[in-house]
Amino acid sequence: MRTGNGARKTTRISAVQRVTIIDSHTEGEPTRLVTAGLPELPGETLAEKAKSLREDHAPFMRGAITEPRGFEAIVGALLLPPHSPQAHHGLIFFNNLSTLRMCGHGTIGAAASLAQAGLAEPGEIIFDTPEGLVPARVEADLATVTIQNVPSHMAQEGLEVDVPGFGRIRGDLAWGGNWFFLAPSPTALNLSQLSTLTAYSDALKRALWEMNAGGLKPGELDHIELIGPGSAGTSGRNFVLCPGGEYDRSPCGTGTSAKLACLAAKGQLKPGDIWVQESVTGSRFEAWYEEGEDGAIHPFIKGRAFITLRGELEFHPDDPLRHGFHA
Ligand code: PYC
Repeated sequence: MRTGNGARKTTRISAVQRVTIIDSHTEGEPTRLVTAGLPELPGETLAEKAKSLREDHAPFMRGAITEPRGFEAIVGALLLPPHSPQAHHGLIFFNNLSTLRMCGHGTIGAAASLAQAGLAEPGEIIFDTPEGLVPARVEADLATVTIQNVPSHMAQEGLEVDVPGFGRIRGDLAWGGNWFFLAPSPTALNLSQLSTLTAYSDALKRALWEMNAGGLKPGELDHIELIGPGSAGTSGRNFVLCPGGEYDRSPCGTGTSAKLACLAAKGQLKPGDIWVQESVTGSRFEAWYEEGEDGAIHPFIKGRAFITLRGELEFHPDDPLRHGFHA
């Protein structure tokens, strides 16, 4: 383009950072798979690289997830070379707040996205994550994926906590790749109750942090899972509050793993028996487990994911909102 005096105006195109993404949803919950243009992350293992993402690249994470390029509920997944020679790809998850230790719906979304984009064949894809290896099996429809999540366990049954404004609450503490507190829902598990479910879960989380529940540091116990009866054909319904204040539109892969661990520890579900976990939006995962070592279980989570968009995010150096903002 020429300016008034005839000189050619140069846009600083070369300084625009471009990030290649594949967006998908897994049973309603969005995943933004970042396949190119990601920041350089020092470290060998995926856990070391996740630490570097968390400590040095908060603006990148916020810019990739929040408005104006996205919205608060998106979970990002960086596709990286694996550290383990057994794995095909590495994955690091992050959300509107920071990095996530593991993400079940995100692993299903990443596997289906790779297959639907022609970047992987149906069959087994092994992901290296900060919490260990997670094999995913993609079916011939390229949408249905079963993951074997990381070993999961119930850490404490019947933990009681006083929640200001809500009284004494009893629930279970469990690990499913993230830490969860699972408690009965005080209200119907449906979308018309979202503000009550969110406020209650947030108050519960803060009360658990206050008492250092399970010996965990405040912030480490970062997911609350409210449970209740499911609709016909399901085993139960949940509402999961994620660390950044958003709720999971899917039944939550790590949350379903934590639920399986509690059922297994209480003798309420046998290895191999199917548990159909319904989300607050009505979407479903099929889940089952195999027995593991030292009381842990190996959870299997099956769900479907579909690509919703393929493209590039642009971060212009002159854009004052290039690093996003919280709505
Ligand atoms: O599916 O594990 C999951 C998950 C965690 C946070 C959002 N989804």
